[in-house]
Amino acid sequence: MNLLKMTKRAFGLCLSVVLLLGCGKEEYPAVDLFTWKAKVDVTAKANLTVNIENGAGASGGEGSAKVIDNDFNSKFLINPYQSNFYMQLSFPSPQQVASYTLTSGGDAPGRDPKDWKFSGSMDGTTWVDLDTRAGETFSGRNLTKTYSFKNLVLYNHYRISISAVSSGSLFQLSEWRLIEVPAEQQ
Ligand SMILES: [Ca+2]
Repeated sequence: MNLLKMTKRAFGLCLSVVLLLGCGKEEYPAVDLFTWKAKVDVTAKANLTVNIENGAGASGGEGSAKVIDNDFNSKFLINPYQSNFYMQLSFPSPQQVASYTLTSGGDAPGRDPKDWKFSGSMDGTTWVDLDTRAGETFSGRNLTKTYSFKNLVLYNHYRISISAVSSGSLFQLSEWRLIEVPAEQQ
């Protein structure tokens, strides 16, 4: 290999490095362009418990597992519904949540939740109310509604206590999902 070839090869290598690394020096913008953070669905990190289960069990065709399987076409149903009913999502480590969604079932609007309270807890015993709703309606089947509030506290447990359904004695819901919301978006 003669000197010319070696020089050409060295130059080619340098050019490649420059292209890859961007001229070999770092430049920073004068303003911070990257403060935006995303809302994140954190439901999959949590473990679900309920105080009234479907007759076929949590993993049955309409068991509680269906309310967090991220599939609008599957639903959790209880019969009979009772006004002390709640669903709880517990995280392995403290988790901030400032929004949740509810997706109505695929039929029978009377089974939709109407009145409820959404709470957070550090220990699963003492609860702090974060959001309360009354007289809610779902105008369509498999319809997702989002409920948001301000919360910067990281709780271990979140619970939705559903004190009334639209009508009748059954409850059903296709999805319940918890959303982490950056402070600047609350
Ligand atoms: Ca589902």
